[in-house]
Amino acid sequence: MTNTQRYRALFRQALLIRLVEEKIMELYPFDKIQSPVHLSIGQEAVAVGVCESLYREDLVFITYRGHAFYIAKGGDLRLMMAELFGRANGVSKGKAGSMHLAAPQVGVMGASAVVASTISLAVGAALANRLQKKSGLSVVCFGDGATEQGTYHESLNFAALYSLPVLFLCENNGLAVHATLAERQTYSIHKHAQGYGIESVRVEEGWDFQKIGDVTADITAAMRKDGRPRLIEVITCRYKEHVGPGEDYDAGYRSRTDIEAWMARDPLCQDIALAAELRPELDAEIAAAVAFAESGPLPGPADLLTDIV
Ligand SMILES: Cc1ncc(C[n+]2csc(CCOP(=O)(O)OP(=O)(O)O)c2C)c(N)n1
Ligand SMILES: [Mg+2]
Repeated sequence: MTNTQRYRALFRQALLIRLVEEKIMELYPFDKIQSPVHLSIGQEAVAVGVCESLYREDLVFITYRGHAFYIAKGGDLRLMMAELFGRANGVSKGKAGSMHLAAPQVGVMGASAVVASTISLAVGAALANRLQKKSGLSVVCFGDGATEQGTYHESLNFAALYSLPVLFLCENNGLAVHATLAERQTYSIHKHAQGYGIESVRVEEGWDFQKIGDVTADITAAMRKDGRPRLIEVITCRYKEHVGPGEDYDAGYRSRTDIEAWMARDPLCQDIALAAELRPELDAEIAAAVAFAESGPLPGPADLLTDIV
């Protein structure tokens, strides 16, 4: 694949994610979407860059802000949209919604609304893989806020101690709801991991899916050889409010100028010509997903107690 082909393929995927979430913003006021939505608009390049190096059998554990990873890892868009609509034809039969997306058939092992709770699951999955002599990486995506939870530290220590192939991926958007990093943390996330003996790297250019892809390619290749954990911290920017389809410039913790500076480097905002070229086919794909969701039945009372472990 040439550089241009690669750029187009990654751009296309990132644009698909953005347009899907813009469609969610458009639909949300009509109350068809049956769960809260945490949009990843502004952060798409992380999922797209990282998933470029992952195989289907690699396991990905995500968060409530998980639409981008679900799509980038190969999750079916129609099934995701139906899931958001709470329909029985959704990927989890309408019972999971946006915050608990899962598609184990493509290695999306699940999301959770409980901050940091999937980190230890990724470590456990890596241990299970090792005991069952299965190959493949365990990747866990989490926010900067999640690194303040005890389970994060236990998970890093355990993965390092048992030399497990877990890729810890921190999407550092500098915010936990409305609290900035400076108000919450004394440590540098990537340097702190080195204290556990975990090699780590920080990518400042969270808008650059190629750079994130290059870094992840090197790191995952090394992990597939030595089976050891690694951590990647990507500095990124959430454009929308913490939860919901709106903006939050009036909440007083950041300004429109901060976000505009990020947008000025974001290829999805800047490469208008490529976006215009790709948009018709992506819009058609999204419209088909919405139609699929709208055609699905709502689960009935008989479904209430099924699929419960
Ligand atoms: C254990 C737990 N504590 C608090 C919350 C409330 N909460 C939801 S999201 C969030 C912020 C998390 O920030 P971060 O991990 O940086 O992720 P981001 O939302 O920025 O993607 C908090 C505190 C929660 N859901 N779970
Ligand atoms: Mg955050």
